Amino acid sequence: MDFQDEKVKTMDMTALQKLVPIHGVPMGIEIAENWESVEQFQARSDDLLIATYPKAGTTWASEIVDMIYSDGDLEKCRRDAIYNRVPYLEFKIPGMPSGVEQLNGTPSPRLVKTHLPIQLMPDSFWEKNSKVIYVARNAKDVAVSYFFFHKIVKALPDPGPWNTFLENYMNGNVGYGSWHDHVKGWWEKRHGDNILYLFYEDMKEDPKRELRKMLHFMNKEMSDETLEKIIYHTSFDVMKTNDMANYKTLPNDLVDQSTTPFMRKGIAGDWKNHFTIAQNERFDEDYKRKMKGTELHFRTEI
Ligand code: PPS
Repeated sequence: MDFQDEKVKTMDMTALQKLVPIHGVPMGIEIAENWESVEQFQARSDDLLIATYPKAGTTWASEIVDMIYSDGDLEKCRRDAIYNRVPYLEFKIPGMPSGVEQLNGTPSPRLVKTHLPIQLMPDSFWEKNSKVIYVARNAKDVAVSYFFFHKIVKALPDPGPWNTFLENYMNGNVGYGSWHDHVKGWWEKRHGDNILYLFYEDMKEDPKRELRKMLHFMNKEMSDETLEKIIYHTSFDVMKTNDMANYKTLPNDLVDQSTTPFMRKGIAGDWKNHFTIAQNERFDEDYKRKMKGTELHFRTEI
C-alpha cells in the first residue's frame, strides 16, 4: 500500500478521531464502519497472526517473524514497509485499501497484524486454527507509549494532558479498550497449541531465548548464525534506523514523527520517567482490582 501524501493531506483527520464501541470496545470510527468486512474476514490455515494490545511490541515481533520467514535474508525483508509485509487486519482510513482488502490480495503464507481483543477476533481464525503469536507488555510502559503515539498519529483522538490520558487508559476509554481485559482475554486462550503468549520484557531480557520459542512454535529450524543475525537486525537501535520498519515512509500528515519518533525508547521501565508517585499509587490500586484472580504476571522493569 502506498500512502500518498496528497491523498492524506485532503483527509479530515478530526472526523477520524472519534471512538465508537464495537460490542462494547471503543474503536476508531473507520474500523467500526468497516466492521462487517473484518468479522467476515477469511483466515487461512497457514496464516500467522501477530496479536497485541497497541504499543506492546507488534512491530518488533512482526519484523522478527518476517525475518524468520525470509530465513534471515535482509534484502527480502527490505522489499517493503512493515505495514505491507505484515498487513494490519482491521486497518481502515478513507481512500486507502483496507487491511482486509490488502490481506485478500496477499499470497499465502500470510503474516497478519491485529490489535483486536480476543472476543472480537473473526471466527475464521479459530475455524482454520491459524497460529497466533500474542505479545504482552506491562501496562505502565504501554500507557506511556500509547500516550506519545496519540500525539503523533493524526487520526487518533487528542490525548490531552498525560494525567487525562492515563485516566482514560485505566478506564479502557481508548482505542481497543481496556489493557487489562485484552491481556487477560488472550491469556485465558493460551493453552491451545496454536497460541504462543510472549512478553515484551522477556524479549528485551533474552531475545535469543524468546526467538527460539517462536521458531519452535513455527516448526522452523535455523542455524545459530542466522538467529544471531535476526537478533541484531531486530534490535531497537538497528530497527530504529531501518526505514522499512520505523514507519518513516508514512506521510507526516498522518504520523508526524518530528517531536517523537515511532521508535521512541524501546525499553522496559520508561514509565518511571512519567508517572508521578500519586499516579503510580492510584494505578497500582486499580490494577490490583482489575487483575485479581489471574496468574498473569508482568514485570515493570528488568
Ligand atoms: S503499534 O503502533 O501498536 O503497532 O506499536 P508497537 O509496535 O506495538 O509498539 C511500539 C513500541 O515498541 C517499541 N519497539 C521496540 N522495542 C524494543 N525493540 C525493538 N526492536 C522495538 N521496535 C519497536 C517502540 O519503540 C514502542 O515503544 P516505546 O516505549 O514507545 O519506545
